[in-house]
Amino acid sequence: MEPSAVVRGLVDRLPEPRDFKSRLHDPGVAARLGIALGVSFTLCMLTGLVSHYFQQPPTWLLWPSRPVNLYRLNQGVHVLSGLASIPLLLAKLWTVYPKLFERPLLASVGKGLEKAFILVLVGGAAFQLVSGSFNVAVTFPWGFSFLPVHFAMAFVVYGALLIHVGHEYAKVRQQLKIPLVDDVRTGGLTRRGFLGVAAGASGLLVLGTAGQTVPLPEPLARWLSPFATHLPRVGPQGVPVRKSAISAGVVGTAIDPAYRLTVSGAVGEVLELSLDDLRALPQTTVDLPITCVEGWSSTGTWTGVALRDLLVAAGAGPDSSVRVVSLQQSGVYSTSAVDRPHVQDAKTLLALELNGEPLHIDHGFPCRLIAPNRPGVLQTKWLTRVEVSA
Ligand SMILES: Nc1nc2c(c(=O)[nH]1)N[C@H]1C(S)=C(S)[C@@H](COP(=O)(O)O)O[C@H]1N2
Ligand SMILES: [Mo]
Repeated sequence: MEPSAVVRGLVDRLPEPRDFKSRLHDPGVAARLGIALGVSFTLCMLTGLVSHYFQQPPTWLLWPSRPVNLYRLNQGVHVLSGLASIPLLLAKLWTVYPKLFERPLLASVGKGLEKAFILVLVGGAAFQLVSGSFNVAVTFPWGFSFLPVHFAMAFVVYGALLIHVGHEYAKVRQQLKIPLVDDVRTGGLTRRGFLGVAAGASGLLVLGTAGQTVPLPEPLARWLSPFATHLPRVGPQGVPVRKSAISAGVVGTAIDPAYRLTVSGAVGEVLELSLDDLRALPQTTVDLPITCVEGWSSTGTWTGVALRDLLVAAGAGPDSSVRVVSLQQSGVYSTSAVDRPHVQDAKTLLALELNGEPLHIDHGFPCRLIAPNRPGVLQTKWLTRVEVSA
């Protein structure tokens, strides 16, 4: 047999769209799932951009330090809208996959490009949802750096999504005019029932994870959210830990009696403060959350020296900005910039205590930064230097 005949024989054995009998393979169902996905992906994209530029602000952008829980809300919406998208995307793919078998399989270059485009959209979306879920689970079974790849891919996926919406818009509007009413006597899942199952699966995934960021009393959070990787009240001193002192390699230096916090740079007087010196300064107590960019948040009661009080003591100017530096020798989270709005906020502390006890070493003993409305990655632990610039 000629090779072309073999290929034709194989193609003939593939099903055609009309072989898929279920009423759920339906453009009305696809249109409604498409709208839900458009909303969830838009929320995810917007909150993702906000989160990215919170972590790496361009020089002209100063984020406000209030409301205290704004970044927490943003990150909760980001992670939960991403998770909500997973069942919706699976349902949509299942609804439309018979279209893959339309004949001729590769009718024209145009049709071929259209299929390649859908592959980019679906593959990219799946990549974002899978890589994001692994990140939420704090598991990194891959060799690339999550942040730049997830960030770049977001533009590919959202760009493709916008083109797709433009292409399908008229068809979707048409579909919405046709009510989804099925004959229930034929048995099986109705189209509305199927949409209900997809929405229900999304809702369960959201509820099942929300307990890691929504402040709920403890037994309720645990009971409601089995998928939560970090429950807000679980960890030393009632707060989860992201990176331990051992893995950061700071145990020896953190408990060394020779520990000093240095305040230097654009100051009237360089300060070298021991832990006792820090405790002797006026203390402030605030309730503030740690909001890990991976999607969990936990509010603690922190006590320590307000950063702006410390700057006054060092004779720094009122418009100073600051860089804090950790005892941790390596890693991207060992230093962070504190911009003016956060420097001037009375709630920005160099914390010495958490929930009424000296900081646990895994929470940054002897001294850590805690500031309102700020990603967890910038709440630097085990501080050794405060560098002031005018
Ligand atoms: N020096 C240092 N500080 C750090 C980190 C780190 O790895 N090294 N991790 C950050 C991250 S990602 C988070 S979410 C918070 C978590 O603080 P916690 O462990 O006290 O909850 O600390 C931040 N501060
Ligand atoms: Mo984090």
